[in-house]
Amino acid sequence: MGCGEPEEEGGGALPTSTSSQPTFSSQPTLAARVKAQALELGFALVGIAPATEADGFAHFRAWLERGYAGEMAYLHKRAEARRHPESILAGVRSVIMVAMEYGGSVQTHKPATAASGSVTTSARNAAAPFHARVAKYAQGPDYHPVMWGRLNRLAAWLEAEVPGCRTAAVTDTAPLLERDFARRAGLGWIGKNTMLIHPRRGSFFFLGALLTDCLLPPDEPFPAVHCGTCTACLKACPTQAFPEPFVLDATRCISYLTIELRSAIPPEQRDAIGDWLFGCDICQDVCPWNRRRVSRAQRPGQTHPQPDQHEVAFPPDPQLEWLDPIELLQSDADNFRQRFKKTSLWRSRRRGLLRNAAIVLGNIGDARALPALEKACCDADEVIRDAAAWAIERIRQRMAKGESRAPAPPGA
Ligand code: B12
Ligand code: SF4
Ligand code: SF4
Repeated sequence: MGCGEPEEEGGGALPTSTSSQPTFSSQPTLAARVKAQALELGFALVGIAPATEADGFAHFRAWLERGYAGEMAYLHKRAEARRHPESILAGVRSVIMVAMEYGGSVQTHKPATAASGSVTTSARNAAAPFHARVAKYAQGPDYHPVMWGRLNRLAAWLEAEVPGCRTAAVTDTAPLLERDFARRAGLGWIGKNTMLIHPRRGSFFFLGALLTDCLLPPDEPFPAVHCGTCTACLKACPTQAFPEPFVLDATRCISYLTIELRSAIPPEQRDAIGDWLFGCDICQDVCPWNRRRVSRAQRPGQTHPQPDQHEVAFPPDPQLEWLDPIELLQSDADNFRQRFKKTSLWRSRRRGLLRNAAIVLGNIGDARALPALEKACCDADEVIRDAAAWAIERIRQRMAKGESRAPAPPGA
């Protein structure tokens, strides 16, 4: 329970008592009104979890010990803080979990080759010869300020209702095991692909949390795991990043390799990245719970089904769905900043994105990319130079095998 529609449960709470025993106030509708307010602010789901130790903390520790966090040092550094939300807000008693949906088109996944190019989509720039793919969540403005803005409005509302209560709005960057608390708040189950999945909303949403010292009646944890015998995500992952169901080795995940990893991507992992420039959606696109979500929103006569834009509070920008890797390779620090500073793509910085663009071009394997790659071999950044040299080598190998076209004459 707890997600979608607010319910009129018997609880509702005020932090009127200082005793350690939870005492729920006589205001029966506070929790319901918090939820109604969250939905009003554009969140798709809302639920309340008790602020106790995270259920998955031992799992998280074991995951770190197995080396699955790779170079994400911040996860190690603030590991202990993830045990309890008290590390974020002293005296916290309730964690209001919300989900904010993002859009993006439904894609089929074929490997990018010189022969096939990549998948077709209406949003590709027809003038560009090559296309590099951006994960759906990054096809809009950076979601963090949007999420914080909405959570802060929810906080202001709560503080007006319950004078003196304290709050902290967090998403992604704070030491909170968000999926764990979302499951506890009834928002959905954690799937074999490790995503938090809701039976009607699928998994294409961001999570956020409003921590408060106001005691609100918690929702029931989501009661089941609806993956059954399905293994679609495990089979579809191009890098075999799941050592076992429900466990992701981030060091193999394209999302980690293209976004979080600052150094060179290990050569043996470059091939499987295909045409992914930033992030990856494959283990979500193949999930039947996301397909159901999309087909419900399909309009009669639509050839390319889209999630219902009326339901998506964070709509995608079609200009960011596919990017031209050649154009990217030509961007200097200033125009890179201008174009991406306010988007999620800024996270990988120019170094990461140009590195990824070179790798995508190497995977496409078309000789028309050679002039841009040769120029990138003179870039001041060693990581970009290394990726460009690798891509050139790949393309030449293809040419030697007769699999790639020679460069087009200038102006063609
Ligand atoms: C580090 C990180 C990554 C890493 C590692 C991902 C991973 N699976 O661990 C990388 C860079 C690979 C990544 C990728 C992506 N991420 Co990310 N990521 C995070 C971050 C910052 C921390 C996650 C973390 O702690 N991982 C460590 C593992 C061990 O934790 P966990 O996966 O959450 O697992 C918990 C539960 O599964 C549970 N659990 C699992 N098994 C069991 C078993 C038992 C017995 C129990 C009790 C519990 C339990 O316990 C674990 C610990 O709490 C969170 C934000 C946050 N603060 O939580 C976003 C977050 C998880 N990411 C998010 C997104 C959107 C993505 C991508 C889809 C982006 C993209 N398109 O490229 C991909 C998805 C890849 C995937 N299949 O997970 C969203 C997920 C929303 C959702 N619906 O689930 C989050 C919540 C960010 C946000 N605020 O919206 N991410
Ligand atoms: S995001 Fe892509 S690479 Fe990462 S686990 Fe999912 S399918 Fe595999
Ligand atoms: S694809 Fe299948 S196994 Fe994977 S998360 Fe979705 S339902 Fe679960």
